[in-house]
Amino acid sequence: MRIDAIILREVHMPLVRPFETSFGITRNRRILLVEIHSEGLIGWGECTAGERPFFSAESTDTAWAVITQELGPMLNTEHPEHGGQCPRIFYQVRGNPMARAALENAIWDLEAQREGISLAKLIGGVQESIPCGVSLGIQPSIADLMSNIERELTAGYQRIKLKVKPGWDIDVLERVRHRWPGISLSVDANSAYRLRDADHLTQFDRFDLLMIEQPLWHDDFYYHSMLQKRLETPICLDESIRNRRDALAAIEMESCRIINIKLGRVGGFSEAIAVHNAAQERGVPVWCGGMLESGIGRSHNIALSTLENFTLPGDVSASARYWAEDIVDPAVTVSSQGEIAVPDTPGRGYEVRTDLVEKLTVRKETIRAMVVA
Ligand code: OSB
Ligand code: MG
Repeated sequence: MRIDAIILREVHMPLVRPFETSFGITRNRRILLVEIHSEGLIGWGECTAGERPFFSAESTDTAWAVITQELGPMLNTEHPEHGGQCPRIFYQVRGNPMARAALENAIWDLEAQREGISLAKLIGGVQESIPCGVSLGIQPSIADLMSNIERELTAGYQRIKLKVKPGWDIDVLERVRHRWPGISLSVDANSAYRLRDADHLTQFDRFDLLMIEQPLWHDDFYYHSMLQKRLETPICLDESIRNRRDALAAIEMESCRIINIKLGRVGGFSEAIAVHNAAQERGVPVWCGGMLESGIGRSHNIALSTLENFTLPGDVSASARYWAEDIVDPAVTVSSQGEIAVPDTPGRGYEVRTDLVEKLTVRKETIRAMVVA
């Protein structure tokens, strides 16, 4: 496909409520959006890097630099036919998976539109609706947490995930399990513990958790494998899994029994599908993680979640939980059964509200195709 223009923007979107993890609080998102124009069609991608390099090494600003200086110009000279060709086009750039994913995912969106099929169908998705859970940040008080859980269960969400850290864990779980003994419950530590906390972490076993996500170092497999031997609760890896080889190593070492797949963290659809397939072949279930995305990133997550081995509820939830006004139409909604119906219209299936995007844009740069002599 001929690439006519790549437009990179930064949009500012305030969250409806702050989101706190063990590594910090987010109140306002600074989101990079890429818009790729090709032969009359427009593909959209979202960069899931955080405002600061606390989840991973990338941030909104590092991604801006890498896309404008390296990845954008590379894509402009190549004209890929398929999203799957992007890893080869970008191969000289080390790391920076969230920057790469923003562009690659936009190419997949374009390809689906050109084929006249949904993005879910293009990637080989088989599920017509996807099961949804929610991720609840660390709260100012247990009372706040309890009312948040109440609200999400009433809305129909199938699984509650609580962010934990030392000082916000056992007591909280005690209270939540006492009030809701039967709900599907998991926790995410975002690397807040160390192996010396292993005895403390074994206490999590009595709460019948679906999983404990990334308890130890963000880049570790070995110590997680040592910890998993001591825990009944399955470990799920998020931060540590950067690609298919990492998934294979983690499964082989028994560092985890479940994998969270995030499009940005692994560099886009090609690698996400490869991680999914590697896990499926080895009987390891996966689910789709979230990064406080706007409706654009959310629509990519919905498509990814339709692959066969996404058997556990993901962190993909309704637009209204994050945004007063989302930048897609329709906004993403979740049924009272806790499911999102997967659109079957060409591409991502959620129109971009371009007027609103324009209004929220604080910087914009067009990376034009080089003129070939
Ligand atoms: O670890 O899954 C995580 C948000 C930001 C950074 C990391 C994580 C999260 C979430 C929120 O848990 C998921 C969401 O609702 O988008
Ligand atoms: Mg996580």
